[in-house]
Formats: sequence, structure tokens, C-alpha cells
Amino acid sequence: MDFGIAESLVDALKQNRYHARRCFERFTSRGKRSVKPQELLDMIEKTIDDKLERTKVLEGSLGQILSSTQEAIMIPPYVVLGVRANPGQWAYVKVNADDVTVDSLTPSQYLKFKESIYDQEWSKDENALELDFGAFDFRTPRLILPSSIGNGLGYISKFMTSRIGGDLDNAKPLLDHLLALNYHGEKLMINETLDSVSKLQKALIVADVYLSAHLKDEQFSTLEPKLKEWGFEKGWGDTAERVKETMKMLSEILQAPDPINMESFFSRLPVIFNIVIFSIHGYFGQSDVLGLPDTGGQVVYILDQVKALEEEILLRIKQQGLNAKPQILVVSRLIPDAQGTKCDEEMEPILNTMHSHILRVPFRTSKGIVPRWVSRFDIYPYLERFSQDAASKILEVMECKPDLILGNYTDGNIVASLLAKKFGVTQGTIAHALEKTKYEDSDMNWKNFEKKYHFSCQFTADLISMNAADFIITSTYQEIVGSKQRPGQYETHGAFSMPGLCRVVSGINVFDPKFNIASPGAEQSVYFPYTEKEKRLTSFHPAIKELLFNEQDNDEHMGYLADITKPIIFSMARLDTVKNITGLTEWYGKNKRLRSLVNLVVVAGFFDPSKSKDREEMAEIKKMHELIEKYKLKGQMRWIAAQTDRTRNGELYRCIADTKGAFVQPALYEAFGMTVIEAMNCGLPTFATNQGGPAEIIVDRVSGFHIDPINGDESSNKIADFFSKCKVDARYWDRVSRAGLQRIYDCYTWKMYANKALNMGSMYGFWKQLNKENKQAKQRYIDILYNLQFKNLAKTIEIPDVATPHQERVK
Ligand code: UDP
Ligand code: LCN
Repeated sequence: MDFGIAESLVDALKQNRYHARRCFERFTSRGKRSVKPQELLDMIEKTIDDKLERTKVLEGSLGQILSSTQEAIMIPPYVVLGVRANPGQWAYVKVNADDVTVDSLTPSQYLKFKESIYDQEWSKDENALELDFGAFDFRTPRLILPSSIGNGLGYISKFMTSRIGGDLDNAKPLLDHLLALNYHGEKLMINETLDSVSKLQKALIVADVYLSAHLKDEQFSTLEPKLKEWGFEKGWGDTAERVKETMKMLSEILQAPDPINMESFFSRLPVIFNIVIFSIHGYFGQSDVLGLPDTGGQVVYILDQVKALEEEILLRIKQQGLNAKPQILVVSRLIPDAQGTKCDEEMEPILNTMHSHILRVPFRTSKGIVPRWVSRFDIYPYLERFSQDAASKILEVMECKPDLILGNYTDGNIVASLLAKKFGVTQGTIAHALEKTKYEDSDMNWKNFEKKYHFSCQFTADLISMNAADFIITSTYQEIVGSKQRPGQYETHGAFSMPGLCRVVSGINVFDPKFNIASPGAEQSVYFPYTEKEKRLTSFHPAIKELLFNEQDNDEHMGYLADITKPIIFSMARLDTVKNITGLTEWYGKNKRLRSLVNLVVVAGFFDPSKSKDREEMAEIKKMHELIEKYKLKGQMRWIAAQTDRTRNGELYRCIADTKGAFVQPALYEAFGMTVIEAMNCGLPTFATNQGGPAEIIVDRVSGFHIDPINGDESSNKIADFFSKCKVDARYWDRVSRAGLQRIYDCYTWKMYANKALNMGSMYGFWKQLNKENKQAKQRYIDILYNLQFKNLAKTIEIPDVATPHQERVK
């Protein structure tokens, strides 16, 4: 589908024939190349001198099409445009600059043009590998409106409704689903007495009459004998009232289903007791790990997620009238060389939970157990063996198969896909961050990145797991489909090429109802408002005072604050390039007005580059030292090394709020941004990047502020304006602080998340059965890709000798 773009372009070119011809001539005048949208508009400006004429063209449909163009490929005499008509909706067109004629292109044709710039030979190879996951989706319903994207659950219940409704026979798959429900072999909901939909329907009517004669709070145990006679088992509810309600929901579904009722009924089904969550890379632990390389928000997210999921499962089990014991296992990597963390322990109970554990399984190779930390970019050769070892361990610990497997990040997601297939269970994936969007042209230029990042493995693994997954959880809408201006992380996997490896003509469709937005929260017992005086952790205050204001440099902090009465602008992140902590330091260094208004405090990495294991971190550490020197920041800036105690960090955010300061998240790109919601939970006014998740978390100038990471002057002035305004009107700071908190309470809590995630597990578990044939066909395709492509790519990554010291391995 080209969304009428080719037709509109033909009309637009006709209307502006003279100017269009000249513009397209100019576009192709510099030969073969790829051009970004801004350059196209600049070229138009240079071509049409007359301002009035130019405005007419730019404001007309030609201007609109060109401003929706994400990339243009010049292959004289052709100009090939990748136009993003709306979020998720792409059209590809080819304009002949000589006669300004227009043709629509398929994604494959478009990609071939693009590839020819990077790898002429590959683009001409008629047998180049094309991946087309869309070929298996012809029977799966799709959403239509970009605004519906990410609300998969809502639509799945609508699609189910239409499949199940109409005729009693259509409800047979639902009957089979109910008949299969059990807990450790003990039947739940119904037994074989009810082996047809009509028997079930009749039994529900009889049971309803029976239940009406009982008090609402009558316990299930007293009703059980009679209900069992009719074919009903445990699981309908704990009291007569709840059993009756749940039965009524099913009766309604059998009579005339509606989506809301369908979703409510599935949320009551006893299907999820045991969950396995994969989070493999980094140091996965509960203390002393945050801020270590590759170890950040994902760990925080999962630990809080587990707690919220366990609470919700326990509540559901109680309401279902069951006596089951849930289990949640977070499966990670065991690292013998644990660097003072607990990552060398196999099992660790998860704090503040009753039935959840971390299970660590080591990486093994033919040379033995891998002792050291492995960067997430180099992890692929270990994963297959890891998944086999993890599978045996999970069965041993859980004593049964899990009901749901959730993967996290590329490594966790591919292992989740392997095990979901092996166990035949429902699979959800969570990306946290898809690496592809973080580096410009990372697909076309994959060969240049390969040695350092192994994107060939990563992107292949991502494609496999997003297609294998029954549902995908994202933190924001942006993550799926971006914004008006910028494509989303998943969206960029729609059509792309890695010349020499594969051409992906349909990688993932963002209109697939498997996408669901379920935003995380921040643990509210740790991150609570600075105003809640009685809860404040004052025992940390002396240490925090030392951390912020002590004037002597040491291993934990360097630089000092000469005027401690000024508000503090604060940031905290891993010292990755993309986090742009060095960018913030430079903005501050350059902006005299900002320096006069506030001090800067950053928590990031540590100070000695030779001690770093991570290649990006090393470069950033060096840059930090250079900037502090260059802008003479000592006296106004404090650099604090990574802080691993999150309870104390919660108090640290609040102490910054006490100074009437602000949190600044300056990342070049941020998938979600846990620090943003942590700061907002503490009542700290927050400035955060407009690139990625934070742009959605914060409503600009209402619940905080957006800043542009590539426009440092504008951003630092926006921060300075805020503090100037606060000087004149002290209530302004309070208003922003309160609005930030309100935003959190409305949209970002773990309770909302857990409820949604469990509903997904239940609904998609059934949906996948309704679409069994489709899923199986796709799985075969995935198997081929995994075995013939991914495994070979993973083999190209060097497995270091066990004895090799880490430093020598850093590329
Ligand atoms: N964090 C920390 N100490 C540090 C740096 C980060 O405790 O020195 C925590 C921070 O509070 C947040 C998480 O690590 O909970 C970072 O999550 P975010 O989503 O902001 O970024 P990520 O590191 O996942 O890219
Ligand atoms: C990874 C990231 O890069 C962050 O943006 C997220 O907040 C974090 O994971 C948790 O999802």
C-alpha cells in the first residue's frame, strides 16, 4: 500500500512542473548518494530563489511529501523517496528527474536502490536473501489507525469476540481451552462432564439458579460438591458472589460476546502461576550492581516488576478461590568473577517477595565455565548452551513447566523464544532498548560496526524474537512507532537491509495487535515525594551531605561546590555515550547564565579510565576529565562515581529537591528512562530528552520540560529560564513539582502494569491457539533463520580464552 503518495506526488509535480524539475535536477546533480530530509529542504531553498514562490511550493502538497520523507536516495536520473505518510505508514516512490514521472516501489525495490549506494554487487544479486515475515501474517488481523497501535489487548478481545460469536460451534476452542486448565494436574474451572459447548451453557444456567439461593459471601468450599456434580471445578471464585459473576461472564460470552466482558473473563482465568523472566547480560543482582557496565534500568525494572506481578498473582489466586503457590524465576547469568556482587550465587530470594527467586546459570563453552563479565554485544555465542542449561535448571527448581516466559533485551528475548518453543508456552518480549536506532545507519553500515557491536547477530536475534513472541510489551507508544517526526524503534525493523547479509522486506508490522504499551512505574517505597517529611530517610543525610559537599576529592567524588546555597541540577546515568552526561557537562560549562544560577552534580561511572571494562565508558571518562579542565568547572560542578544503593539514591533525589533544584536527563536517545520517573516520583522538576520515551512521560512545560540533546544552547537556556523564573516566583517550582507527581500517579505505576501484563499472558495464550496454523508456519521460518543464519553469525564472535585478562579483550 502506498497510501496514495504516488498519486499525490504526480499531482504535486504537475502543479509545480517548472520548480519541481529544477529541484529534482539539483537533487541528482551530485551523483549517487543518500540524503537526509533536512538536506532536501535546504536544496529546495537554494533552487527556488523567490521567497513567495518557494513558500507556495513548500506549503503545497510537494512540500508536504518532501517534509514527510525520511530518506532520499539519489541514483541519477532517479530520486527514490522513503515517505512516512503517518507513524507506521510508509510509501516508497521513484521520481525520474529528467521527465518528473513517478512510480510506486515495493519495499524490496526501494531497499535495492538504497543498497546500491553501500554495496552495488549485493543490490544486483538476484538471489540475495530476502526476509518476509509478512508472508505468514495474511490471516492475522491488523489494526488500521496509527492511534490504535500499542493497544493490542483491546483489539485482541474484539477479534476474539467476532471469532467466537455467532454460532455455538465457534466457541469450541474456548471450551477446549477451559478443559485444559489445571494446576499441577488438578483440573480447574470445568471437567470432562462438560464436553460440549451446549452442555456447558446449560450447566451455567443451572449453576446460576443454585448460586442465587446462596449468600454472597458463602465460601466456595461449601458450594463445591454440588457444582462438581454438574462438571464445575475450582477456579471460578472464592465466594458465591464471585463464582456467580464469573459464570455470568462466560454465559454472556456464549450467548453474545462483547470485548469488555471477554477481557474481564480472561483476567479471571487461573492460567498463570509460574513465570520465568530472562534477563541475562550484565550483573543481575539486588545490590551493588547498578551503574556497572550494561547494568541499569533493566535490572530495576525487573525486580520491581516481579514484586508487582507476584502481588497481582497472589490476589488473583485468592479471588479465584485457589490454594496455589506461584513461582517467579528471574533467570540470569552466573558470573564466577562477581566483582563483589552476588552474581556468583546460583539462587537468591528476591527481596520483598514470598515466592520469587533469581536463578543464575553460568555460561559454558567447550573450555569450561566462563568466569568473567561479557559485554551484551559479545554474548551471542553463549546463548544456545545457556538456554539448554537454563531449561533443565528451571524444570528442576520449578518442578513443572512455566505458564509464561518473558524475555528482556535481545539476549533474554532470543533465549525466551527458544524455551517458549521447547516448552510450548506463551511468550512475551520486552526490548528495553533496541540497539538498531541508537546508531545512525547501523543496518546499511553493519559491516563497519560488526567488529565492535556484532549487529548482524543482534538484529537477527531481535527479528526472530519479535516474530516468535505472542505479545510484545513496550513502555511507550514512541518505542513502537515514534513520533510524527521520528520513526519508532520497532517501526525501523519494518523494512531494512544489511547488505551482504539479508534484505528484510517485512520484519515486523507495528499494526500487529501483539504490541501493547504497559509502562513501568518506580518503586514508591523508595521513590516518594520530598515533602513526605515523616518518611524521609534522615539517617542517610550525613553521608549524602558528604557526597555532595565535602571539598576533598576522593575515589567517590571529584570537584566541589563553592556556593552551596545555589540549587543543584542533577543527573545520574551509566557513562555510555548515548546517555550524554558529557553533553550536559559541556552545556553547563558553556552557559555562563546557567552557571551563575545553579551548581551541577552528576552521578556517572568512575574516574580512572584504565579501570573500565567497557570501551564506550573509557572514552566518556576521558572526555569528562577534559571538559572539567576546559571549562574550569571545579567549584561549580561535582562528579560522583556510580551509586549502587538505590534506597540512598531515592533520598539523594529528595535532597536535590530540598535545594529547589532539578533533574536533567540529556540522553541522545532514551528508550524509556527510569531515572526520569524516579526523579518525578520524588517531586523533583525534570528536564528530559525529547528523543524517545521521556518525550511521552513528560508533557512539556506542564509536568516537566523537554530538552533537545543536539541543541545544547537551546536546552541549557531552557533550564536557565526555569531557574530565573523560579527566582521571581518561588511557587513556579512547586507547581512543576506537583504536576510531575500527578503525571506519575495517573500513568506510571506498577499496579497498572502488573494487571495488564497478566491479562496479556491469559488472552494471548488463547489467541495463539486460535491462530495455531499461522503460528506453526511462522515458527518453521524462524527455525530456518535461527539455524542457518543466526547460529553461524554467532560463531563469528570470538570466545576469549578463559585465561585472557579482560583488558586485552577490549576492542
Ligand atoms: N542507576 C543507579 N546508579 C547509577 C546509575 C544509574 O542506581 O550510578 C539506576 C537509576 O536510578 C535507574 C537505573 O539505574 O534506576 C537506570 O535506568 P534508566 O532507565 O534511566 O537507564 P538504563 O541504564 O536502563 O539505560
Ligand atoms: C533500558 C533503557 O535504555 C532505558 O531507557 C529503560 O528505562 C530501561 O531499559 C528499562 O526499560
